[in-house]
Amino acid sequence: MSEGRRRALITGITGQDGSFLAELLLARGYEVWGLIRKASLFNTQRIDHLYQDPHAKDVRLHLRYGDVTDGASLLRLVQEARPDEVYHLAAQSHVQASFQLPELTAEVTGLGTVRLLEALRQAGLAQQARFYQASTSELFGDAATSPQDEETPIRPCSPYGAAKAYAFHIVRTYREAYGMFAVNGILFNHESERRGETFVTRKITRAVGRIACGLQERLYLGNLDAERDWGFAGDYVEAMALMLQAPEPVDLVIATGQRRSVREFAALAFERVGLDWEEHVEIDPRYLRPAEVNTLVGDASRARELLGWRPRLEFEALVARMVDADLALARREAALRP
Ligand code: NAP
Ligand code: G4F
Repeated sequence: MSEGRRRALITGITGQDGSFLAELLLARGYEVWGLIRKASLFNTQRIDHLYQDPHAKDVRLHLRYGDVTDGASLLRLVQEARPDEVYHLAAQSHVQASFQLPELTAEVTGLGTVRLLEALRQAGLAQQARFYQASTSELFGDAATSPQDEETPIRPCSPYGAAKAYAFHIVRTYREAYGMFAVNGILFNHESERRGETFVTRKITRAVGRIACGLQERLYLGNLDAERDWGFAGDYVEAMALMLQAPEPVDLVIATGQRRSVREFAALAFERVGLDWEEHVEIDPRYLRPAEVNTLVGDASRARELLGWRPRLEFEALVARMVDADLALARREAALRP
């Protein structure tokens, strides 16, 4: 571990989790280094509120261009940042999209992990830097047992899940082969007002806001019977940080233990603005997947025992928070209309 202020590197810092994690670590006094992709449009909206003038004294947020498909960019970044902690969150993270982009998903979501681990080894940082891998409940696929925990067999059923399974195993391999402090956080679904708009919860709350403001009439969804264990992203990034402070590197499930259907989420979200979901939601078969994970629910007992972690925001409060934020957004959108 290096002396002085702790340094964290976050890949995927522009995503939902990356933004909450950067906030948390900056508030704790860390120096934070973030890998961002070169895009044709701005992609830093979720972290713009954390911006610091790069010429000011005592700057603690440093952003560098790079890509997890470009090993040289990763090596350059770890050599410059010399992190004590690495949070590897970058991924092509959309399950349905992974069926249309299987090769890209393997490159980014699977091989991206080994490129970053190798960059750390080549830079001589394998023993200094603790490594967090953004693993997922999608590893379990349509699991035969419920709830799922650390002993549940890995049997993914999407190209995304298969790529994450490779990443899971390569992290464990590097831990055992090279003695790295490298861990898999097996996180179940977690959401917020910063969630990407094509994931089902945000797609629903965004539509609720727009329908309530008269900007949209219908919401088209796929499988309403699918059940997920939905928590709040802000709570889950705390678990990530705790996993890297633990005395031993251990892979852990992070979940609420509560199972809800897409239908229940939609009903509650529409109810929040006084609307009946059945009058606005229609099924569109384009949102059905070639292979569906029908039910996921996690048992986070081990994380509670080892880290003292437990989720704070309840399901109902999460839905309310997301709807309220998207209603405010839709009102601003409506106000800009001629
Ligand atoms: P997200 O919002 O989709 O963020 C993904 C991040 O990865 C973005 O910053 C994105 O950059 C970046 N990225 C994508 N391709 C990249 C590439 N080739 N090189 C560098 N960066 C790249 O995902 P999230 O919800 O925050 O999730 C964070 C991580 O946790 C992901 O690995 C996800 O698979 C995993 N996970 C998420 C959940 C969940 O429920 N949210 C549950 C379990 C595991 P751009 O902003 O430029 O697109
Ligand atoms: O919101 P989703 O797209 O999330 P999914 O597939 O569970 O994946 C998310 O959670 C994983 C953790 O288990 C992460 F690893 C992954 O990166 C991502 O963050 O879909 C949730 C459920 C699915 O069963 C889907 O079929 O909602 C169902 N659904 C129904 N209608 C829909 C829709 N999903 C989307 N995206 N869009 C729909 O219109």
